[in-house]
Amino acid sequence: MAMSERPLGVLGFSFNKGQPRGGTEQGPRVLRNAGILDALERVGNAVVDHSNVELPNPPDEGRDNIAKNCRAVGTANKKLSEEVSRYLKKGERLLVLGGDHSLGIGSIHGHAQAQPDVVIVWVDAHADLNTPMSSSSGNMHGMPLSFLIRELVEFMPQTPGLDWCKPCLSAKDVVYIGLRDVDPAERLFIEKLGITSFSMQEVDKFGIREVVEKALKAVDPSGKRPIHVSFDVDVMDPAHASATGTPVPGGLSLRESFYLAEEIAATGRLAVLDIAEVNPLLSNADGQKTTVANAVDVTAKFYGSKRQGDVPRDYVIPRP
Ligand code: Z70
Ligand code: MN
Ligand code: MN
Repeated sequence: MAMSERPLGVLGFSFNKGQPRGGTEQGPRVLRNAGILDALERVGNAVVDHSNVELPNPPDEGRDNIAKNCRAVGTANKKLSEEVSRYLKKGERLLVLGGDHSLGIGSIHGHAQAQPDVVIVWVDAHADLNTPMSSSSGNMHGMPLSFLIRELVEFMPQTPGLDWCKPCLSAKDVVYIGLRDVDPAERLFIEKLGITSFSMQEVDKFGIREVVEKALKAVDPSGKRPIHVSFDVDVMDPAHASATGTPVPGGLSLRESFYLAEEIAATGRLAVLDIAEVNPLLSNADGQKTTVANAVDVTAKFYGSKRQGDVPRDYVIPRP
């Protein structure tokens, strides 16, 4: 079955322990309330809302951890991985509504169990590639890719709660778009491992059109592999997404974000999309509203809504 004809499962991941600010756990609720399911159905997707992933009670955290809340992050993501893998194996596509970006661990791990040839498009101001040892914050939303990339095992400590997570990606299966706040170890890993990366400098140099084309070519020249997009709303300029934990100036415009999403949709190979780091408790009322509305609009573009206009399947022109 063509990817776009598969049912589109929606999974909420109401979680905030990958970073220090309360509020990301409300992402799934505010995105649903803003009409994200309707927007997806309107453009022809068979949407199935699987509600939020039921998270286990947070286990006691030891004092030993260089990765903050690693037991909670680990157990929640194990559950997410199992659900993502299960629904994909049933033949669905999936939209994962976060939640902080530590959700990349479970979402991508689960995806790789079901579709081992997956490629990752990480769309973010940040590289989220710190190891527990290289991180200066200890926040696990800055680390998800380090738990997933095989070439990094030699740098990874045993992390309580994450023993189940075996790395399932090669560095060459990952491409970045939108980076502009990258830590020293992350930059070195990108260089040493040869991870393809299009920072905002490349977006400025080539334009979003060439960046998306180059990114998809680099990560999958065959153009046949399933795509996982992990979209951190902080990739967008703070003018468009201020209700997020770490807004970084100089980000993607709304138009660049739309274009990226439209081009991914046009591949017909989007299997999983994560929308991470919406935090409706930050910014002001206006910023909260625009952040959520823009997140919904960009998501709809990933699933076939077009700026040229959409005609719902059952639309009939009114007659006198
Ligand atoms: C930094 C760290 C990060 C999001 C901040 C920041 C990571 N590299 N990710 N905000 N979404 O703490 O590791
Ligand atoms: Mn980020
Ligand atoms: Mn992120």
